[in-house]
Order: sequence, then structure tokens, then C-alpha cells
Amino acid sequence: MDSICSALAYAHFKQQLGMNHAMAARCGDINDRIEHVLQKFGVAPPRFVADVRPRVRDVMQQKVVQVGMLTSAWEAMEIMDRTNIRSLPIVDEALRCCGLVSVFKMSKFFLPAQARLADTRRILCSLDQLADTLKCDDAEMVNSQVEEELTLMIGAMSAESFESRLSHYDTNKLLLVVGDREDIQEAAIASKVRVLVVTGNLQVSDPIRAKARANGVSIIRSAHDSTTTAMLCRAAIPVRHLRTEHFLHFNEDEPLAQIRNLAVSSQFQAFPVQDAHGRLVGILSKTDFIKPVNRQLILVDHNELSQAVEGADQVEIIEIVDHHRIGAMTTQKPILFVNRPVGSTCTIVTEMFLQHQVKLPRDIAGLLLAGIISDTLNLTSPTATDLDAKMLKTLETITGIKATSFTEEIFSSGSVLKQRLPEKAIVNDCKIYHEKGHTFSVAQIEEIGFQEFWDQHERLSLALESYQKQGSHTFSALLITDVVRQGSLLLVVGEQKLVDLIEYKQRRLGVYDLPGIVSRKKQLLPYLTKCLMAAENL
Ligand SMILES: [Mn+2]
Repeated sequence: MDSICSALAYAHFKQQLGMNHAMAARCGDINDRIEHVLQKFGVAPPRFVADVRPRVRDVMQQKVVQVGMLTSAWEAMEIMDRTNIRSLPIVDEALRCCGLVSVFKMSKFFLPAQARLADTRRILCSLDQLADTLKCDDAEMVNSQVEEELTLMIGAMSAESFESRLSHYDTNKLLLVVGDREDIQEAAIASKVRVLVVTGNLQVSDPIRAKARANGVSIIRSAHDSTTTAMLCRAAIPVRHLRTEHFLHFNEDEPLAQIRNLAVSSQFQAFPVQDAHGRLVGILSKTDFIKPVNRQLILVDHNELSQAVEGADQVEIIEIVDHHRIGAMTTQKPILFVNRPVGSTCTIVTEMFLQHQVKLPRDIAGLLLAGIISDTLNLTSPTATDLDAKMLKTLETITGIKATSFTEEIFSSGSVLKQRLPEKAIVNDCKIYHEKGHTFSVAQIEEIGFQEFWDQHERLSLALESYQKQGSHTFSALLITDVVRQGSLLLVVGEQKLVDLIEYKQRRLGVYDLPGIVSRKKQLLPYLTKCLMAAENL
């Protein structure tokens, strides 16, 4: 309760001071008591953020320069030249990436190795694509949409040599590049070549056009000379034929740390990034891994990384506002670290509002009041200080709510033991500590009376035991506090030699009576730490 309320209030405080993007977040569940308080003041719960680890989406380039399956190599090269990108993703109709086309792959096509020199005459595209690439708008074509493989020939020889050469070819697969040489054009049409490409923007005579039509020969005019035209015919090939189908892609949600090794050690320079529907949404480059991630955290009501949201160690922590013991944490830069031995973080936040003369709206004041009441059990906990009392009084005035009646309202508004399964109840408010090489957990549940606990204590004990084993904890403890009678029961499971050191009166196996103990932090934790030390010295 203290965490949720102080997070919401502190986010409001930071916004008022100009940090407009400050946003309250939580990484744990909201229980019924918190929900009751939020509803009472009409405040939405903080956004749930389970994990702040930097993800692919945080560093990838979002503006993707991409090409379609049918984009010609010529167009792709033009895009590469303009954008200075060496490798373009190719997307299908559903915008899924189905390969990459790179400068390297294209240069291999345009400048084939000696053994594949015949490839320099290979044309692979539809006549429509050919006319497009040659920027011809008065083409006369047959079956122009079908992609086909053609052989390029340049009609640069005499009509005689040309005719004798034609006999070596499968003429209906021949693309002839020729100038205004009617004898060659006529011979080509007579042997039914697939297409005549007439260069230099030269006119084609009507009789030639008529003969071509009669023989089903297509004619395309090119504005370029023969050399350029021949090159462009080759470049009309759709990029999908030149694509690298083996590539490494990632999902935008993947944590960077998880894919770093795979990406950095791969042969690829760039990795297409897809969303949950498989659509291309970004490109990740190797250099993106060293980009700083622009995400900052303020921790409230805790200061140990083991209690912080997953990934907190991978982003910048800019402030801590807390009232717990100081756990080991190092930062790269100096930060604002407010840690005061008071009963509630909400007390510290309330005082900040007053000190900075930031107006406290009634709903925020109500949340702060709930936080103080909850953590100090309405000032009856030994952790409560004069400052808690003073701030509580101020908040009573602002909200017009009496703390005593609000206390009852809060604690009767939901029994964790009644509403949660034992496995959930024991982790509802559970903290993990590291001490002298040991890891242990202490959970706390506030109840009115112990009846509910006794009804369930065997199941709770089993659940706690499996939790302790799963986390390899030296021990796991559950403190059940009766907020009315101001005392607790303690359930402990774990290493026997440690459990044996607990001197409190045992009520049942593993359940101890702790009269007057209500504070996990100030009373129980020092005691458990002492037991841990004693066990070490045995
Ligand atoms: Mn607190």
C-alpha cells in the first residue's frame, strides 16, 4: 500500500515540478485493500510494468527503408544510393520480411564470376517490368505480365551474321537490343524473337510494327543507347530473386541482453525486427547494442535491487525515496537518495509536497494518508515517528477524513488470506534479503485476528516450504500481524539449525507467537539477522 500510494503521489509531485513524463508504475499485484483505497479516491492504479530490461524496440531503427518482392534491382539500387543503406529488407504483401537484398548480392549478379560469364546475358522479369525500367510508355507487348527468363542479344552485326547467329538460339526466348536497323529488325521478327528493344528513342516504322504484330513479337522503345539499355534490361530483375533468404530476425519484445551474443557473433550486420503479427517494424544493427537506453527509474519504498522491478540493474536509477535499511546498490552517477527512518514513504513524500509548496489535491492526500496508516498501523507500530504523526494530521485536515475510522475501513476491506490461495498469499507482500551469503524471504500479511490463519496454516506452511526450496532460500518466513491486537504470529520454514535458534514461544510446529511485534523491518528483521549470525557461529 505504501509503495503504490507513494509512487502515485510522487509521480504527481514530479509532474508538478516539471518532469512531465514522470509516470507511476508497479511490478506487483494490487490487493483488495489497495483497490478499495484507489476506488475511494477515484485514482487509477499505476501502470503494471513487470520488466524494464532494455528491449529490441528501445534501440532499433523504426523508420524502415524496405522494398517489395517485385521491386526491380534497379529501383533498389537507386534507393540504396539515396539512403546510403547497404542492405534492404524485402517484404511480402502481408508486410512480413522474407529476405534481404544487399549491395554485395547485387554486385555478384551484375558482375558474375568468370565461370558464370554467360549470366551477363540472362534477363529475368516480365515485359511490363522491362518497359517500366526502360521508362517506355508506348510499348506494344504480348503477354506482358508473365515473368520469364530471356537471353539478351545485341544486334550490332550485319544482317547476314545476325541471321546465322539466330539459328543457334531458341528465338522465342530472345530479347534483341537493336538501333534503327530495319534489316535486323525484320529478320528478328521473321524468326519470332520474344521482344525487340529499340534503342536511342528511335522511331519504329509502321510496316515493322505491323509485321511484329502479325508475328506476336513485342516492341519496347528505350531512350538509352545500347550499352545502357542492355544493363537496364538486366536490372529489371525483381529483387526477390537476389535476396538472401537466410537471415537473423528478432522480435521487438526480446530483451537486448538475451540476444546480444547471438547477434554480435553472427555474420549479419542488420537484423529485421518484427512485431507479434510477424510484420516488419524495425531494423536492428550491431551498433544499436551500444546505444544508451533512455529509460529512467525512481525507486520508492525500496532501495534494494532484489526488491526492484526486473531489469532495474540495466537502466538508470535517478532517485530513491525510501524508509528501509540501505541495501547494497551502486550507481554510476550521484543520485537523489532520500532515506529517512520514518514509518512510511508516504510521510516523506507528504513532507516534500509541503516543503516545495506543491498543492496537494484531495485524492493524492487521501492516498498518502492510506499509505501512512497502512505502514504504521495508524501510528501504533514502533516504526512510527513524530513526523509520521505530523504528516498524518496534515493529511487528515486536507482530506477531512479521520485516520481512526479510515484505519478500520482499510484493514476490514480485504483479508489477503481469505481472498488469495496460500501460494499467492505468501508472496503478496514478500521481500527477499541477502545477508552474509544467505538469501532469505520475509512476507507479511495484516489481518484482523488470527482465525483465518489457523484455519489455513498447514496449507500456508506447505506453500511457504515449496517457495523456500524453489528460491534456495536459507529460510522463508511469513509474519501474520493482527492490526487490532498489535501482535503477530511467525511461520518459518528452512534450515533446521537456524529455526532452532528462534526463542519465541512455539504455538504449533514452525509457528511462533510474537506479542507486540508488528514491524517486519524494525523488529523482525534485526531479530532474524541476529539468528542468522548465531547460526553461522555454531
Ligand atoms: Mn513503506
